[in-house]
Amino acid sequence: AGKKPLVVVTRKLPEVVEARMRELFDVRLNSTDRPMTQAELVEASRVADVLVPTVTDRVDSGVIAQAGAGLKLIANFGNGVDNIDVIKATERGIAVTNTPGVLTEDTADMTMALILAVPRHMAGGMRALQAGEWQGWSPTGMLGSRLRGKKLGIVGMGRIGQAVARRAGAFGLSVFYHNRHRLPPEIEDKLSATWCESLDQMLNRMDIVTVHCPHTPATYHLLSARRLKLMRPDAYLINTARGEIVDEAALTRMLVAGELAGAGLDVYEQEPSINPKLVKCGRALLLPHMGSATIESRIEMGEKVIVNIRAFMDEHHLPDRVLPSML
Ligand code: 8YV
Repeated sequence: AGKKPLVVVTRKLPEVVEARMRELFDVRLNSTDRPMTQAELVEASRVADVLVPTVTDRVDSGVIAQAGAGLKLIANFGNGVDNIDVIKATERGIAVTNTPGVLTEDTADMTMALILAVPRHMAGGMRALQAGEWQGWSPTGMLGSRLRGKKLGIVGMGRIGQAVARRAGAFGLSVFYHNRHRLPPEIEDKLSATWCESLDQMLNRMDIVTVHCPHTPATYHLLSARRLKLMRPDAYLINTARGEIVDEAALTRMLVAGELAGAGLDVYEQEPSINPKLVKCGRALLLPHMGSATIESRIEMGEKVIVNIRAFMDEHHLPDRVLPSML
């Protein structure tokens, strides 16, 4: 066996994951849990054989251009790879892997929690209570709208979108979806999901729209100001995917103006900063990017990263390789 690769991890990971990495690799961990600066990231990619970044690291063309000759694998701790310039990395012979599958159910649960919470004003109810404004029960107080019988439109029907569809059926929602490719009929049948070739037409008809596509150049502001305006004023928007897919400024304007009934968001265009008007808007239920934040999912993400690094060490096929053609 050759020398162990130097694995540089940019953020603090769960203890068990770090312990396993110490056993297996020559590893440089980051105990501070503060995101690396761009300069620190460049330095890390100069010395690393394997870089393990997260969503908070921008492994862009500049970082990749300055990477050391030893860097051969970027094993992302995360599913979305929009933080990495996969094209540039691949051109330089650096493989990229991600952690699909292990966070699907937890993210779908969080999405369902928002779908349940937003039309029933759960956040507003708690805010009123905390502010000491609750005067007691009233027949017309805090009225939301019923889920059962409503139409849910899923934008992006990959693993997470399909997991949301399965849950939605149990709550009596009719499921519609828009995706680059239509699903095979047996999967559509199983999910009772109806394909909408036109995103515009789907947006126009839905009571709730939930976003589950990756962020790529093709999906940046997919929900543009124009498209958001196609939504009905009594509709809700849910986003647990990536902030960049939705025009956040346009969404904020519409929520403040009451042109959209509400939004449940877990992701933002410029994390961790959020438009203050959005933060203050009573129609929005906002979470700090915690869709996959369960201890189980974080440990399994770490295990996936390790499996990919070991495959790389053994010169085996990388189980979760991301290629530019897949974006
Ligand atoms: C992670 C996510 O928290 O995997 C993703 O794409 O957005 C989250 O599950 C984050 O990416 C960790 O890097």
